[in-house]
Amino acid sequence: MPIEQTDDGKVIVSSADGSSSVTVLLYGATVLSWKAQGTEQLWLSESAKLDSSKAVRGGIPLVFPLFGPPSAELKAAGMVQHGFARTSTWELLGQTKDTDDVVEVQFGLGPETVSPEGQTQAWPHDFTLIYTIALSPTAKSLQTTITVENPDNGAKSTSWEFNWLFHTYFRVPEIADVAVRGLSGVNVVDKVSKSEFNEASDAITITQEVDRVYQDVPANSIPVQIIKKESREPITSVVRQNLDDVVVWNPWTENANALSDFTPKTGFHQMLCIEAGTVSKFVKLSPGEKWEACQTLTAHL
Ligand code: TA6
Repeated sequence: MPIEQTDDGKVIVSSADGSSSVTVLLYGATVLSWKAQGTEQLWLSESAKLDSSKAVRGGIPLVFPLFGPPSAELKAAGMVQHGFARTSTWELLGQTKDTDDVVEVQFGLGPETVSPEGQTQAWPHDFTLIYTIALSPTAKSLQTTITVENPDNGAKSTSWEFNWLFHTYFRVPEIADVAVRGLSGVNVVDKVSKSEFNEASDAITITQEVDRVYQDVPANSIPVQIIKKESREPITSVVRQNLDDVVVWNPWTENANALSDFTPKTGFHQMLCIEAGTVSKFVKLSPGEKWEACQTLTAHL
């Protein structure tokens, strides 16, 4: 499958038969579109900024080295919410696999390419991120894998800690007609109700703003899925490797209205964020150590 680079900083990978494709904006290495059998699987705001002026509203923004709002100290040093990975221009490293069943492309980011410069003051560490995106038309899947490395540069090197999260915006036909399964029995930090509880439901419906961190979700046989509420048929599955937490977010009316780059304002009816990450705790890397994590998204068409 050929890959195409466009003048406006996109990398497009298409299957030979044109049934599947993935479009990646070099800014933030943000997946903007993933089509399986010609059907778009992700939600992208109609007013998402694609000009490197701000993080993309939709697709799969990448959260590193920090999930959520920075502390006052880090903010003063230039750190932004969800970190600098999604607001830096990544480098296309190349195509690493190309068969009838899968095509893989890789992107890289290091301190020398982080932007804006202020971030390096807020997080003054040497690091290497290698982001691998594998599109599989036959499996109707998209796999995103991140490798985080703390290079060993001798005495200059120090240990550091980070969060990682794939901030995936899934497209759904109508939020009222779907549910989320695979999270029952999991401890939840609910940012809306400002409470913690244990999830009792295995068919979580979304009828208002939801902003929850499901912690230490067991990677068991049942993947986290967006399902049709009535029939419980799966729409999309998220299988995680080394990503212990799952964030579920829908902004609902008030936040959708408040977000300038969230359009249409009724778009929250057609989107649901199921975000695989390691955000409840920090991962610590000593010099010379690497950390790898992966999510496999499957469309049940
Ligand atoms: O992942 C959920 C969340 O942390 C929400 O709290 C909300 O802030 C959302 O991310 C969007 O954040 P953003 O910085 O992209 O507007």
